[in-house]
Amino acid sequence: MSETDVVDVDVIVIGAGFAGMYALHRLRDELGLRVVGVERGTGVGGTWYWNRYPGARCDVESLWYSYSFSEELEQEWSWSERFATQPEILAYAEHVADRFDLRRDILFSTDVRRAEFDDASSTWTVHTADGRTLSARFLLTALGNLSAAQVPRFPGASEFAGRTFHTGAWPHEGVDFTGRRVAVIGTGSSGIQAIPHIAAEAAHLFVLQRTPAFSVPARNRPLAEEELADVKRRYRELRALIHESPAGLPVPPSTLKALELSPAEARSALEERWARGGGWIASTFADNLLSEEANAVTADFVRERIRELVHDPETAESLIPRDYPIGAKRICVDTDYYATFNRDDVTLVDVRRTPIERIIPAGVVVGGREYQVDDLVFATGYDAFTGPLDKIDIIGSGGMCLRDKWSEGPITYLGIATAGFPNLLILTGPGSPSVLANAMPVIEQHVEWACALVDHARRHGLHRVEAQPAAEAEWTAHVGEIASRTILMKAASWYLGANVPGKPRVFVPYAGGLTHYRDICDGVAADGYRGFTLTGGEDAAVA
Ligand code: NA7
Repeated sequence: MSETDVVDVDVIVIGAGFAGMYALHRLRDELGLRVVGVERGTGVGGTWYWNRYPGARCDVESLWYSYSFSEELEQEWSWSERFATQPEILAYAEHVADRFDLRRDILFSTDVRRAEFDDASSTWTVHTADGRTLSARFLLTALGNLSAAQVPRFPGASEFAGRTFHTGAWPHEGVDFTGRRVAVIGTGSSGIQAIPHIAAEAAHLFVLQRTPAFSVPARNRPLAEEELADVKRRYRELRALIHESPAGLPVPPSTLKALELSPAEARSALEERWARGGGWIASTFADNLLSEEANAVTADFVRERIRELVHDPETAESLIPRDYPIGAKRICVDTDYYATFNRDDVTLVDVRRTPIERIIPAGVVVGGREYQVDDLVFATGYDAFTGPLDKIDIIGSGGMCLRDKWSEGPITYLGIATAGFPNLLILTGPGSPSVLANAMPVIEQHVEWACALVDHARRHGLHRVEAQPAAEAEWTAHVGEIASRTILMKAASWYLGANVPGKPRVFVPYAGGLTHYRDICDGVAADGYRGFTLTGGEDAAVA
């Protein structure tokens, strides 16, 4: 296709991560629609394409971090470790792209700059950075919630003489830190995974920590052949459990309540989860997210473990999170994170008490002290949820810009549609469970629901499908109300936009659980898409 071709299809899907790939497959291969995918990377995989930093792994167990829509795919793919590495997950994404022949309908290395809805024709026109124009009746965004890197603006940053990296845009060829003095800024999931690996190579590592994280050991291990075979035999049964789980995991939620147990009973439950490894510890008790007092039982247990793992008491105290409940920020899952601070060549620098003042050519200045480094690694996270959408000029009905509509925070109906932007479906969008449950079942639920809506429009000759203002106002209030009943509001987290200066403090994802959310969405569809205005005649085609 030349750069000036106008492509006219039924659906445009922006993004070729797991959501975009599945949407493309379902729309094209199951519904028979003409679809084009647009992807800024040179390959598929989304998050797993970009996040190639050392130690990058999924914090959901690999056996559950996979598509369930194809039994053949389930049977032919074998995960090698309990928590898969980034290269293995990327290989899985590439395998899916090959297996379902997705690449032929994806424009790679293509950045979408603008998407505009035309009221007269009820179509979207998408303009790409390289001058292409695409048009379609429906536009599906599958941008990922953590794909717009957040790099704080430190004075002097442009004068730094060494190399700089962001974990979410890591060089494909890898980075050799051997013999280098390195500073990592940020101790969220990405920093915590990368730090032990960088420390092992670097001459000296400075970890610049603003907020200590609660991190738990992954206890990663190779998957035994029998274990894999057993799961493959029981996949349907396990997928059914996932379907019934608010978190999208094949384990029923805990019924234990921290405050109803004796201290010894509570401790024993926590010890069992700590030994099991992974993020399970945060869900040991059913009231962990509902009561600060209950939450303190788990938080104090993890604080004690940090004191045991870190030899220097002062460093241990600096690494202990104190000012927010466990789980209010996403819990981190690590391998040897705390032990890394027992190395002589690793220094923890607390940038909460004395923030980073500026960057100089030779390093970083904190509290008047110069830390001389050769490399700076920004593990500073993302402008989550709305950041990826904000990068595109999305212009809806009557010339309204999505960025302007959402200037006080995102307003959506079911986290998938927004009034004034007909025929736009935002996969895993703001106001849907998105990052609060296992991404794969979250993605499958959203893609399947969105595709069913597109199919409904086609079958009924509808040319315009639009969320109603009253429905989105009610839904957005509901999302906030559910979060306000939890401890999730009690941390300055990216769930609330608190990591991006000037961003409205609104709790964005839906905290009511994936199962409940699915029921609501299914109910809306069963009621003829209640809350949507559907326009069109019986005989019109989709595009
Ligand atoms: P996170 O979890 O947002 O972590 C970013 C880290 O960077 C966090 O420790 C921040 O501290 C720190 N940060 C951000 N800005 C600054 C400034 N200006 N100064 C010092 N430190 C700063 O991003 P990740 O990439 O680690 O993880 C994102 C998700 O990906 C993760 O939850 C998983 O779902 C996968 P703060 O806490 O804001 O004080």
